[in-house]
Amino acid sequence: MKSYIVFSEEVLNAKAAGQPIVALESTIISHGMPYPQNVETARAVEQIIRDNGAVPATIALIDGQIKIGLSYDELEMFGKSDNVAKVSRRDIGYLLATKQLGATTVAATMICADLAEIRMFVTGGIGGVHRGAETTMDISADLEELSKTDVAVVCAGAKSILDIGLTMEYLETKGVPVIGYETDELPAFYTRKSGFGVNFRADNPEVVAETLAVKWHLGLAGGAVIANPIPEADELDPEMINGIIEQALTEAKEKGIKGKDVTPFMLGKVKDLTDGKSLVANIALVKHNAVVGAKIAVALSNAR
Ligand code: PSU
Ligand code: MN
Repeated sequence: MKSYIVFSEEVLNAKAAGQPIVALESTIISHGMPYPQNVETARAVEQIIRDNGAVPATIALIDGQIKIGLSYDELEMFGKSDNVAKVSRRDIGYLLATKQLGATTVAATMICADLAEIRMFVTGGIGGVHRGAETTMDISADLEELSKTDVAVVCAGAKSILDIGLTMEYLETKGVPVIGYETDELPAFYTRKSGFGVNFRADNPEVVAETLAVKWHLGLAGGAVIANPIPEADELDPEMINGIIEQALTEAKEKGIKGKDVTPFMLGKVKDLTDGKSLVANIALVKHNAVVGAKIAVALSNAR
């Protein structure tokens, strides 16, 4: 198994020194943002993690290997490439066997982080139960992964392209704790509020770290969602963004967009319809998540 996994020098050194490490996904790079903002953001996020005392490990599938940490050139090549497959749990075997470029979603990044024994992961937003899932059955594999793989995910909540209420119900059924970071309410990605409460509130990294440490010491398998609201200054107007999401959803339906293409289609549409404002917000919230994620990773390495 080890031969499938390749660590960057930086991550390898961090492992040897027992430093805290934070995993980063690559679907946000290939399918979530356009070039060159995707690569610029990925590099900035990595640096924020270093500045806050942890070591970043961006994860992607390249040439039949799971890369844990990308080099400068690998990240550039990856961000520029237009033939990167979106990889969730089901896709990992095929993409490695055929040596194609693969961008890991939240689910796949959790799997790879777990194989690399990395417990903290920072991203923008997780997948969830889509609106209309009662007939389409479109429920992201991210949720199932959160129920069984021991990696905690810092995100800015769930977008209202999803059914946030059903997403919370699903996570409850699967026993996944949703922890609000300095908030009682689940954030909705572009906005600080969703109308849904979180399960627990944490006001410092230590509480989150202790919660995770206890959960895993007891053998309670699965991850956790750490929901960190977008900074106030970067928040989008809720009415504006929700109107645009409705418009994008209608278009997705008319065009018959299905399966794994739904989320990238919605992200692209929302970006166009907001004149790029959603991209600016997306970049700001990921950077903010990196600060919080690095601090929790540091606290986790000191937890009991
Ligand atoms: N939500 C975002 N940005 C993203 C994604 C979701 O705001 O980039 C990506 C993540 O990689 C997530 C995936 O794991 O989309 C979920 O896709 P699906 O709904 O097909 O499971
Ligand atoms: Mn889906």
